[in-house]
Amino acid sequence: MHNGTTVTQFIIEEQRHIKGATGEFTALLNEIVTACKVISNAVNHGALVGVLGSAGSENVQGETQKKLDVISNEVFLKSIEWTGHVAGLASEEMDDPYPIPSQYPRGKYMVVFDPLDGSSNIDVNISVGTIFSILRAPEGITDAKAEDFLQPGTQQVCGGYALYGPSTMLVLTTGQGVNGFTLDQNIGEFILTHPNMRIPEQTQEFAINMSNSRFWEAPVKRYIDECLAGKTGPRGKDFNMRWVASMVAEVHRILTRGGIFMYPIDEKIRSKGGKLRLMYEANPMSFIVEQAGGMSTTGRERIMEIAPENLHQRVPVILGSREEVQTVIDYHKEG
Ligand code: AHM
Ligand code: MG
Repeated sequence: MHNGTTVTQFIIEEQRHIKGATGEFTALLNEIVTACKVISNAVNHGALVGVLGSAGSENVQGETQKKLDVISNEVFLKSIEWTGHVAGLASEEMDDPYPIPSQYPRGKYMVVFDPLDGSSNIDVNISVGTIFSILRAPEGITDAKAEDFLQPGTQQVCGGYALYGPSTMLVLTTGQGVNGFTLDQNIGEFILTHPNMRIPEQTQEFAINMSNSRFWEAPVKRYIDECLAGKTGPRGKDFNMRWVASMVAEVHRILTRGGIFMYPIDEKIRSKGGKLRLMYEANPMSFIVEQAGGMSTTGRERIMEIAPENLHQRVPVILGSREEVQTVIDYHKEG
């Protein structure tokens, strides 16, 4: 016996309030939850089961894949492909959408995901995570091509992440607030531990990779300089700083105690459009952050309103507590 609401119970009860819900979404989410448990298990066992280190291959972004990137991607695909609830699956680790084997029925959803985000942290035993976004397949589509995924973040049915940290957590939104669940390893269930997560509006903690500072644009440089100036500077308060280099851990910290996370455009990455990927990193995280009362922007536009041009598109990301994000937006307007 356990005391508490499992993620499955929570989703079923939430879907009961939605007119016309068929149970398909709940069933799909259940398989995503299973995939996250399997990945969590592999991450936890690490070197014991030989999953650390490089896979000796590169992904579509030209980044070296870690063994756990490849394993997590396989786990996600295999957990979902058979369900009959999807018409498309796409991932950071694959150039093109995954061809769902013909023997399986198709469904009305599409899932786009980063199976293991922050993978530079795997070998050094620091938190990593999985990020996913669920979209509706366009009418009549049974084998989604890249262009079928190109919907703005405002169309997402669900955004979520699993954080493989000191405890494994799953954080989800379906557009009715944000809820967090902790994996009880003894019974293998995610239990609701963080209902209705809200980001504090005012905070004093920023997260940015300071080693890129010489490449930043003026508005970002100004914002960070003012944070660093502390109590006697224009902001009139001291700021703290964190940089985990794991977006999932960073967003989770912000959901818990507030702050701002920035991976802005800079001169070094300008030709790529940014560092983080729109479809499977920025959009689901923006959905969660907005649903928790925060804001998410490129500095110039709301991330969730960007019309995507390709599956692996990158964007600048600035998200977190309302007041801080608004300050950065204002600085961009001022030039
Ligand atoms: P990945 O998808 O290749 O793991 O890269 C995304 C990660 C984010 O989690 C994190 O915010 C960022 O890359 C860290 O980048 P950097 O190493 O430049 O600080
Ligand atoms: Mg990633």
